[in-house]
Amino acid sequence: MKLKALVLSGLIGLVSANAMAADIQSRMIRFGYGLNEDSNQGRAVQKFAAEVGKLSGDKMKVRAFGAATLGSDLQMQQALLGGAQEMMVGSTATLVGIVPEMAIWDTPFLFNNAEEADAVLDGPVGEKVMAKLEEKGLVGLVYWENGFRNLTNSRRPVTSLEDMDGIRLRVMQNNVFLDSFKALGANAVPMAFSELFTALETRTVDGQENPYNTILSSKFYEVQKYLTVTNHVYSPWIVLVSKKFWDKLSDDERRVLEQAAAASRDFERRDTREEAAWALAELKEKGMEVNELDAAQVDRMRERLTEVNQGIAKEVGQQLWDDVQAELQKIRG
Ligand code: TF8
Repeated sequence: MKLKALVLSGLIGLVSANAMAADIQSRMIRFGYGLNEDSNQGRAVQKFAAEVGKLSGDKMKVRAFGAATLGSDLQMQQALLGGAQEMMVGSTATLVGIVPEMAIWDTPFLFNNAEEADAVLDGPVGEKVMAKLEEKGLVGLVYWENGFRNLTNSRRPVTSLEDMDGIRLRVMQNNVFLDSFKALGANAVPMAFSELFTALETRTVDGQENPYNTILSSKFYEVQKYLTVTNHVYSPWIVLVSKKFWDKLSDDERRVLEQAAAASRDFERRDTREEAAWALAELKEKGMEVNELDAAQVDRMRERLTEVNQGIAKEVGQQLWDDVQAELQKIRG
């Protein structure tokens, strides 16, 4: 072989040598998610799919299904448990029926900023909670950022606790969210995300709460006039694999998924934060009226929401509650 050809084949070899030598078979992975393709969630699933292709020499293929075409979070979880679907990403909040400990992440005002969230979720406590999935038939790979949640509604500007009174508010299918918004005076209604746009449009519900990114990518600004900056809780997403599928994979194949998941996490958090930084201005541009809560109202809201903390500690176990608090103390110094 000529030198040039050698170098060339060497270069090509670099890309696929690992994948060729490794114990990797042809695999088809159906990956479902709830938001639109054109969303932070959709972009990160694309990134994950590309990484899996690259790391496996295109032997492992991810077929992405957005906009809940494979079902709501709860339906997809069941499909993963049964082995009818290989992967998904969704809210940790919708997983509490399977792993009650996930409710720890629903604690109002748990994290002050994204850095705290990253440190706790990627640290030992986050891993411990994630590891609980395995005995239930799911494998958690990484946490992505859904983000800090904010309130929207079609009835009136919400600038005080009293303004929440009687607003029919869609919440996730999760008791902490249900109890939190009841404590704030809203008429909270649990509902799958996949039904939310229509429910807002037909005024079956008056409002909802989600990060700016989602309010934008799901076009909620078309059916919601008022947005209140509450940042009442940080929501993680979690990337899940069916354990039935996972158990069939070789170590090399698992490593492909783990490495691709780590790369997708870093990509997703960067992308989500960039988008969140301009999304609010865009929502105003689209015609939403944005209200900030003054410090006194935030304090009242925080105080009211501490009512749910005891219930969370009971649900997840006092030990886990204490572990998270200790971890936060450490980070905050
Ligand atoms: C919600 C969540 C959603 C997620 C998504 C469909 O309000 O914030 O973003 O469940 O994966 O339901």
